[in-house]
Amino acid sequence: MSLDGLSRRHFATLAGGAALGLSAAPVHPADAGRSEVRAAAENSLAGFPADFRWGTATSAYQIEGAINEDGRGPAIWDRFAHTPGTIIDNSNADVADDHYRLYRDDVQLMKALGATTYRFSIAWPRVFPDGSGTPNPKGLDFYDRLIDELLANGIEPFATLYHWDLPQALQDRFGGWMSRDTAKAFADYAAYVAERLTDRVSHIFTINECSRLVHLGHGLGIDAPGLKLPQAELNQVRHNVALGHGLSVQAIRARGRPGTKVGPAENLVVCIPAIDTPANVRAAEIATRELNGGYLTVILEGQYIDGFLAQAGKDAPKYTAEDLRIISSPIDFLGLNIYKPDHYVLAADNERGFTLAPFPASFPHMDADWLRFGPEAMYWAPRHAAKLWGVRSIYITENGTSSVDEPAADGNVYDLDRVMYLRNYLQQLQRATSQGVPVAGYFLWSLIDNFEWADGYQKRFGIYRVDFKTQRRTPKLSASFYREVIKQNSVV
Ligand code: BGP
Repeated sequence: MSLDGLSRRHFATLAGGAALGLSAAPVHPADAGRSEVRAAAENSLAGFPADFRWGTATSAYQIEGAINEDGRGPAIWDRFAHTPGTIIDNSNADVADDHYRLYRDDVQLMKALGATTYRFSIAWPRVFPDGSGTPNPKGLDFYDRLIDELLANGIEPFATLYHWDLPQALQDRFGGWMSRDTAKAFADYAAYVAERLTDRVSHIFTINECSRLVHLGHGLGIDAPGLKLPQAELNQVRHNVALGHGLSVQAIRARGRPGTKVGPAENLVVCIPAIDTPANVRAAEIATRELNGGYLTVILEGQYIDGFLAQAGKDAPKYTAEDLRIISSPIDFLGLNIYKPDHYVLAADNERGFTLAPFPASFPHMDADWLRFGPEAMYWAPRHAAKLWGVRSIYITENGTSSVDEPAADGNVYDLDRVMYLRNYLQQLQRATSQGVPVAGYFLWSLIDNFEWADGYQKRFGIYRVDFKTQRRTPKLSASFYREVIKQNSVV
């Protein structure tokens, strides 16, 4: 199938692929003939669309604590974090940010930023302590309170159903995502949440970062449940997770209020033209489609493309045509977590049509080796999604960086590197929206420092610093920066 000819039927709200304002060359028509510098300056002045949504993001396990409160069952991350040798600083998230008790204060932090939305996740083991069966009567009470508090403060709640805290019971019963039964249990949980919360929550994300939960959790053993499966089993896990996404989309449609909007939040493999020529742009599009073959491409196209199947070979997953129909159930928006560039791409006269340039050792990165500094990722990722798959509504569901964040002598945290990172990434986002790429909102990761998975509390991603001994929250310089961006609806 040709790239341009890709079906757009996978978007529920799609109006026949109307003009996206995108052309093969990444230039706004109004900019034609002007210098790059001048065009960039004018785009900056244009700011973001008037109805652009600004928010922050968090996840349940990373901030809530209260793991034994109100009937919550154990999650795979509880078991994993309590296994010696898994978390770099031997910490766990038993208390984390104590957000379960301090959520009102945290809503005030959002309000102080002027944020209009908030992306949080719901802990499945609070709702179904045993993974499935009878829901815990108190399971959603906390989220009811949180949602009411957000709405009372003029902040729109966007909920994620799964941010990796699988009920341990499902892992014990049938190997968690190794079984299709987990995908079915996920749909039941999604249906229950949709029934209870969509009177006040109109946007739901299904699964956060399918690819990381599969590869770090089941391939590399770095995340819970800490498995190192062989390739064929890993591919089956991947397929089951994608199936869980599709089944939950259907469940939300069936049981949520009409008009509830639903989509995934995926950390796609970001492919950037190494040098911005039409041929390299095309090559980066081809690479995007192929290298996301196991996740976004199958969700948006309903097929495992040849490049993906060829690479999987004898380890390809087992699936039916019906599975593919479910996985590609129409979605209303695409959530993209964007932190870094994954590949710089050059056009090539080979079978794939592209080559991936190797990263030089000197390529700049933030306070983690994996966190490469490549702001243009924020431009190309949504642009490719809009161009390749006709996506009409995109949310940047996460973007941010860790920083060393030591308080200065005056007690303030001058996180200049985070401000620099955010400014540059947001400028690229503004470049995208100025050209008509349909990005509807941005969620900064993260509101507060939190439990950064296997990095424990060693990596701080918050724009508010948290003293984990006292639970005191202090705004960093980046909080002031973000407040200003929201106020101006622009970044210069
Ligand atoms: C989020 C996690 C964050 C952070 C981020 C990193 O979903 O909850 O804590 O780890 O992902 O992105 P990536 O998974 O692409 O490395």
